[in-house]
Amino acid sequence: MRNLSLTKVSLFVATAITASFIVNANEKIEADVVKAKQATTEVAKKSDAVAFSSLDANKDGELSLAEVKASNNQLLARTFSDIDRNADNLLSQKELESYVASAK
Ligand SMILES: [Ca+2]
Ligand SMILES: [Ca+2]
Repeated sequence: MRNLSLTKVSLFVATAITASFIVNANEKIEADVVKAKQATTEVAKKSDAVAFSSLDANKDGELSLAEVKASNNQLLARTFSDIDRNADNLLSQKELESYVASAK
């Protein structure tokens, strides 16, 4: 769970591949792709929550740069200031979610 975006991308790819098999089988293209996307979003949300709380060492609900660095998450450490929209040097789950959403 080191790289949130990569996790989402892999999940989406895996789900998209599954969806394309379903599509070939019954031709309900639109509906199945929508379903696959919804499923991916649900799983991604859950894995985000797990990843976030595992990084939040002091359990204050926000990630400090020290916590991010301690987690060895290079991507998060590099993009810390971009994600920290209100520049309080803490990443809230909301900031992280909106960053991941905008990075898609
Ligand atoms: Ca914290
Ligand atoms: Ca912040």
